[in-house]
Amino acid sequence: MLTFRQLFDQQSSTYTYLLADPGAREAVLIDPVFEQARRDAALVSELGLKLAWTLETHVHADHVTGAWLHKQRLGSRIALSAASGAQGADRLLAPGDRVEFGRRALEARATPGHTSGCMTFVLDDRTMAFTGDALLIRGCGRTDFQQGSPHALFRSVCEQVFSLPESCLIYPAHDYRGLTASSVGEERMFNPRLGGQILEDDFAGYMNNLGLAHPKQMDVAVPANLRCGRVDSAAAGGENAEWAPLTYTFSGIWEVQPDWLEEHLQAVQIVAVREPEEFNGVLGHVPGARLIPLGSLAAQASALTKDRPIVTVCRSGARSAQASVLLRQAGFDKVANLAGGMLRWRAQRFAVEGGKD
Ligand SMILES: N[C@@H](CCC(=O)N[C@@H](CS)C(=O)NCC(=O)O)C(=O)O
Ligand SMILES: [Fe+2]
Repeated sequence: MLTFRQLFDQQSSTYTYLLADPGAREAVLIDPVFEQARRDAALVSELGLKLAWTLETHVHADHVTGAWLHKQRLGSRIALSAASGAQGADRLLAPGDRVEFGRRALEARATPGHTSGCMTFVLDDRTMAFTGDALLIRGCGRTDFQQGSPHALFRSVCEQVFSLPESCLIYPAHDYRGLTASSVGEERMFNPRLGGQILEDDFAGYMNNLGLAHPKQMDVAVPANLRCGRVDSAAAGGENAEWAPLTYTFSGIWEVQPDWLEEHLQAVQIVAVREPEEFNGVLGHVPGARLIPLGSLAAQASALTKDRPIVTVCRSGARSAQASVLLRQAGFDKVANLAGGMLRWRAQRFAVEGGKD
């Protein structure tokens, strides 16, 4: 049994992989991206998992890792290759090491060449390999920085990846065309750089003449990743400056819980986005709520103030989630949806204006 998700960061075209043992509820994230830490944490939480490890296939040059942020927020441990030269990991991996999550495990294989510290993580049953930038789908990582070497990369891929079963799926760290997965058999046959009958020297000639521009974020990303994505505490403190203990959902909505709202009714603007007959109907409304049906919200948003945070409310929390997105688009920063809407509010027996028991 395995829970598996492939996640994408559009900015850097990076894939992050979530793997978990659904029985033990333990998860690992391979190559998390700093800017996606909130999304990834929401998914881990919604699937009822505990993040045990974040793994890096290498010190990335094009984005900052989310490893340190996850360690701060979720208590996960950071693992990457000892050969990466990174500081601040909880575990430095050697070739052949196993990283366990519940009853499942990933085997770390050294696949240098794109960088000197690259690793490929192979699932215990050899059905999946996470190749980082060593082997991409019909491509491979460049070899012109971070101690890259086409000769090393050629041997890594041939010996450590192409030796896996033909059916073993390949999941890379990037794809720039939207391709999501391949297999060992497919890449051995069709990879234009490393497949077919190509020889090491042909490959080196190819790689030494790519003439690519350096990644845009390289000067920021490499030093940050050599610290496993640690940022100084002042920058990290931004989270605590929130106006309420908000939760972020995988669907991209900021939510506030009914018990917090009940204690802060005066501090916020409560916007009920249902229709008038519902607002005055059996469920009633949160005391002090102002009625602006969802259909009129865009037109009437200017009646709201930016001085006080806004909590949107509807029957179940669905229309009000949409309302919160709309208000953020209209320039309101402090907006959250009331989780569970009036149904949960009433189930928790909080005060209601109007309505019937
Ligand atoms: N335009 C991208 C460049 C990305 C890039 O160079 N990616 C590296 C991986 S870190 C690579 O090996 N790319 C392979 C290729 O483009 O052939 C950026 O600025 O981030
Ligand atoms: Fe890379």
